[in-house]
Amino acid sequence: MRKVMTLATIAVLMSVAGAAAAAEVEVKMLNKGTEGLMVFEPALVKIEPGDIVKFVATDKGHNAESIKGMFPPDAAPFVGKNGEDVTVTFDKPGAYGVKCLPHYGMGMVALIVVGTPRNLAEAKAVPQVGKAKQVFAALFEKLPTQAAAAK
Ligand SMILES: [Cu+2]
Repeated sequence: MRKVMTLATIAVLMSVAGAAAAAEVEVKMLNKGTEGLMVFEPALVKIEPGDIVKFVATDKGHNAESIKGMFPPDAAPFVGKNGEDVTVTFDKPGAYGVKCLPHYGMGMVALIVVGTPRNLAEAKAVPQVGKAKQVFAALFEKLPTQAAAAK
């Protein structure tokens, strides 16, 4: 009996620890970063479902918002206010495209990959504006292919 109680207690403790382990990643919105002008840094974030990304308005004049068609169908879009931090919890696995509205055409975009992305093909197929096209191509290039990930 005592042993059963102990195991139950351990199970409870482990589930509490699991809930507290959600990671928070900071992505800075910058006028100038290591990758050039008007960037999210880092522009590629890999997290697990339930993790949080805080888009930080390090420099003003930027925002972070989801790109139409570049998030899984069961996830809600989000729009951050210009010049303000925005914190987003990513509950659903998938690939999420994020843009800064004023600098979208200058390639100020980010890719958030949550768990195993189911909507990668759909996200890649979304037409991009200006320099965002090559920035997203480079970001998708950095991901392992679905086939490799499944093995
Ligand atoms: Cu911007």
